[in-house]
Amino acid sequence: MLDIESIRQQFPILDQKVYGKPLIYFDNAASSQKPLRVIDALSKYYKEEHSNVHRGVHFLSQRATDKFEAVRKESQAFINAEHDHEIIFTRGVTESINLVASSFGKVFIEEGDEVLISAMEHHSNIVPWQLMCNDWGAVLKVIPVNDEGELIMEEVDQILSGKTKIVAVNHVSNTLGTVNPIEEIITKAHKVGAAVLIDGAQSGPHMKVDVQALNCDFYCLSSHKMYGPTGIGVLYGKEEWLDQMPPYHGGGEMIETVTFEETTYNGLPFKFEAGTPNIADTIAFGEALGFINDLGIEEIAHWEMELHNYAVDKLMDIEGLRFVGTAKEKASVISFLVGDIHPYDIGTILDQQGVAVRTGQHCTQPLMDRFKIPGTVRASFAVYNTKAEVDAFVEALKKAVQMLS
Ligand code: 7TS
Repeated sequence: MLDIESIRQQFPILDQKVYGKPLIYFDNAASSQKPLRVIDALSKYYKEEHSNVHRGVHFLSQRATDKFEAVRKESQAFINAEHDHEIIFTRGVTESINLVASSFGKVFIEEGDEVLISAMEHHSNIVPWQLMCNDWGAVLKVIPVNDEGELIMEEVDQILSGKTKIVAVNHVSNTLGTVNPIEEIITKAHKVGAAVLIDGAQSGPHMKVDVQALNCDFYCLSSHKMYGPTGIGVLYGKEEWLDQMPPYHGGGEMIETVTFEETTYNGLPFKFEAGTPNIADTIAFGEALGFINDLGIEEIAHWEMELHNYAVDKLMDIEGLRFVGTAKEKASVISFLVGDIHPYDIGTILDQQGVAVRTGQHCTQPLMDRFKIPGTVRASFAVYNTKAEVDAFVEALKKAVQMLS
């Protein structure tokens, strides 16, 4: 059993009032808060450890390099990648997907090829593929979603063909909380020779991921949703793909030799890491991984689902409330609407009572169009949330509904 009160004490930001009310932070799917060990690691790095990495023979540079590279190994272990050079540091999921779409596209996509995504993708797993399709004359195909917010898997067999070169889907939907059957998608895609990218923005903080067991080709994580700093993320790619893909950005670090006539590239992972990397945030991300590992990701998920089920039970009592996303397999994200009240209005009144939820389209406009709604109110939990906070949120929501009806 996790000791939630002592966990909360590690998050100084939670101990504050907004508009005179205790802060209740239920916007964790957008970004989670940071424990002291992450904040302290950042501060220590700049106070005592800063130097550029991979370049100097001097003490500080070597120590910074060791700490930076240690996080690559910790990331490798976190998702059970086979090799540490299959871990590419990026700014986050958005940059990881752009990297793959751009670089994979240059070698593997030709006119008439197809890219398959789903109807519940975040814009960052839609637009990079549209850009890629525009570049090479490829066609974007979409797996539809049923009324419960689950992928219609029968359609996958219809859409997949020898033309499909890559399939890119999220592991967990940020808007609906649906946990997608990615094992099945990966198996089906591989049968037609397509690569598979999994957007793990919403799974990384909540579930054990084993990229070798999954056998996915690419997997993306964002540190800031995993108790770590902003501006750093991980792209996992199988060596066999990354080796064949050209660099995304050019500059220092990613080269082996440079002349004006010709440049040869560094090996993995550096081929994809041009320029001075985000050293401080990477090192602090290592602390965030340590925080998750020390608590145990299964324990975290268990507590979050307990909060989820507790909240769903309470919310069901509110007249006119309907959930958007009622999949059988769900993570701790709750999207809902009440009557015909606009989600922004609910969000504003909740905010005035100290409750931070997200309202709107959640960067999934096509999904909102699919459900013919302008957006939702979304509450999403992290390990530091409590049942007392859920109670206060439900009371605040009742008040909001009363005012707006
Ligand atoms: N994919 C999914 C499934 C996401 O939830 C997000 C961010 C991203 C990609 C992009 O990640 P980034 O770290 O590169 O920004 N999702 C949200 C959200 O739900 N509300 O704010 C950001």
